Amino acid sequence: MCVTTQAFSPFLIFSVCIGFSFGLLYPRESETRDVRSLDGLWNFRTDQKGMGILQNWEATFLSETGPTEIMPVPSSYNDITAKSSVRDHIGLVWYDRKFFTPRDWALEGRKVFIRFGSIHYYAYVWINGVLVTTHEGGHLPFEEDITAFLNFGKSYDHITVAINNTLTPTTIPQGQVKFMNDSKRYPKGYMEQSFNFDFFNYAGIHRSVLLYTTPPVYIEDISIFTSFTKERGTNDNTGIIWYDVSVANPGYSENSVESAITCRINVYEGWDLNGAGVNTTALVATAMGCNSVVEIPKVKLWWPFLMDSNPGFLYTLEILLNKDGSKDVYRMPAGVRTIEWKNNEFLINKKSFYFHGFGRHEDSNIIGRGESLPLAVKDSSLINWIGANSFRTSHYPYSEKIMDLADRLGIVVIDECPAIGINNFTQSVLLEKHKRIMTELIQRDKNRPSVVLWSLSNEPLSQEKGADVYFSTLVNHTKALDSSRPVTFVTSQQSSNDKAVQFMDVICVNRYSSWYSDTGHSDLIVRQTISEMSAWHEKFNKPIIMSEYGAGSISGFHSEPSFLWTEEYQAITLKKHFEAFDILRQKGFLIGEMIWNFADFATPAEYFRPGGCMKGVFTRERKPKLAAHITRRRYWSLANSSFHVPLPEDLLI
Ligand code: GCB
Repeated sequence: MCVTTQAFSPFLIFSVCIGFSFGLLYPRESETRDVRSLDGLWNFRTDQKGMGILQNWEATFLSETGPTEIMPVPSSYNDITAKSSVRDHIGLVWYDRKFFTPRDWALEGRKVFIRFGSIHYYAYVWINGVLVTTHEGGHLPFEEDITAFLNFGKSYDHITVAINNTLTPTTIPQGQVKFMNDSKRYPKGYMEQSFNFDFFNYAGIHRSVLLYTTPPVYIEDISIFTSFTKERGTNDNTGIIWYDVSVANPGYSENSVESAITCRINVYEGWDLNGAGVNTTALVATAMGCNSVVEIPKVKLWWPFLMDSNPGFLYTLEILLNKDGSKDVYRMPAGVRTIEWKNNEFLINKKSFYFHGFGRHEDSNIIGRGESLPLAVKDSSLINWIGANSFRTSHYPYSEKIMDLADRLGIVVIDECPAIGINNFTQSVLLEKHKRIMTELIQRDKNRPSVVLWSLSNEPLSQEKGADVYFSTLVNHTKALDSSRPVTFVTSQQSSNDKAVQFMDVICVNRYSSWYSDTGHSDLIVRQTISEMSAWHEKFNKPIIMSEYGAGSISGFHSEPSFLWTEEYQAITLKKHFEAFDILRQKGFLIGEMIWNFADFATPAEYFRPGGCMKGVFTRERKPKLAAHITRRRYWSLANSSFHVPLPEDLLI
């Protein structure tokens, strides 16, 4: 959808494009849709050398092909068992289970889809022995219409999923498998997987597996774009939502008489986190047409946490589709807000916004990268406690449940693609894949008010040949899909040699002063941070976010004077950076600071990492280190000085 907003409102003139021809709406129950979860205990086994494919394991129950384990879904499989052969497995693993499809799902021409929230990395899916879909790339959803393959109440159905976690130079992220041919040192066929990132390459069915139904003619996709304008003579604003509903199977007709498709849009105040129905007395606006605009008088804007006393306000957008006798109803959350960016400022709802938050990981004990509601809510609660207003989905898209919480709580998100540490930019296959993954990411998150910036990559080798063409192509691709949000990638290069930053709207820089360079010299942090960030701004005249900085600490390690790995050294590293940021803010181009990392996380076996990356201000179990208290003082003080938010009474430092 491209809209010139002047066409709908006399107060605004600019054009925005957002939209796609395919849909991946989150499955939600309604009067016309059913949703069933296939989460639970599945059967699981590892596969040596692709035997399962050769022997057609999908044709029978996995338990009949050899010994299986019990595997919870969703979860990474790596840390569930007590076997290193499962944790460190390279190659294919197999899952299967039975399920039951209700008889009435076969009625009225309904369609049944299967939707996976994320499988890492390559997935094959069979229903009753028939390959129904494959998907490449973790962290993003995919789905398939499986109506034709189900038994609908006659007997059970059987689903088999095979997953390959191998990363290669043309996967995103990239990796390499090395075969060790020295027979004096390695047994025959020994291989090792390496990659250009430090987090553990968790794999498995990471997010929920859902079955859902739609009517034969159904709402396939919705794109929205929001804005607001002052109501004449009052202090109120009118909210404006441009929307575009795409309809699947529009030619279908029960009685083969062509009839028109109609869409009605109702907007209600508030959003039920489960999307279950609306309070009809809260209706605030309504519109007709599948591609139009709806205006909300006296709109309640979506504000970031700490910028307003009612952050993350969401409306319910109810879409009612009617074609012939076939109706469809879909409800989704919508927040009304604007974003703008200049060479020295980022604005949300026309007010200056300063990012203070974290880079995070989806990572925890036992479940690895598996989706966990308790963990998502706990992390949101700690983000709230510490006074952060934002995070980056380093280094891949996070689960829709985490993103729903960000929308609801007003946490601002930099949404990152899984292209970490990529290189070799002359391969068109890599670029095409990267473009496809950006398309899938924008498709999933385009309507989220929390998402304000797309990140194409973390620390690519952007000083290398071809990085300029590669990244300018990606920026153009991203902007063609969504011109309403700025684009960035996160660099670890120098302003003097980076070839890709020139194409970005916002510069994100990772730097580990006194950790990876001048190790132990925290006295150099202020000088180095100021001179480096100033150099980026002088060269490119763009706003800058320091997207990573920090130091590792092992919870419980202390020393005075401070020393590497102690909680004191991590705390001093952060404090020195805060000092530099205050000076840079006076200079007027720093628009954000993000600590690496929110919590400690798992890495592969490495002699220089004591059981993981320990740069979290919380431990992996989410216990605060000294750094968490220092950060809490900093982040609430920032909110206090910008928006008069009172400091919490229980600040320890
Ligand atoms: C970085 C990476 C991040 C690492 C971090 C570190 O620059 O972006 O993924 O975890 O450094 O601790 O080494």
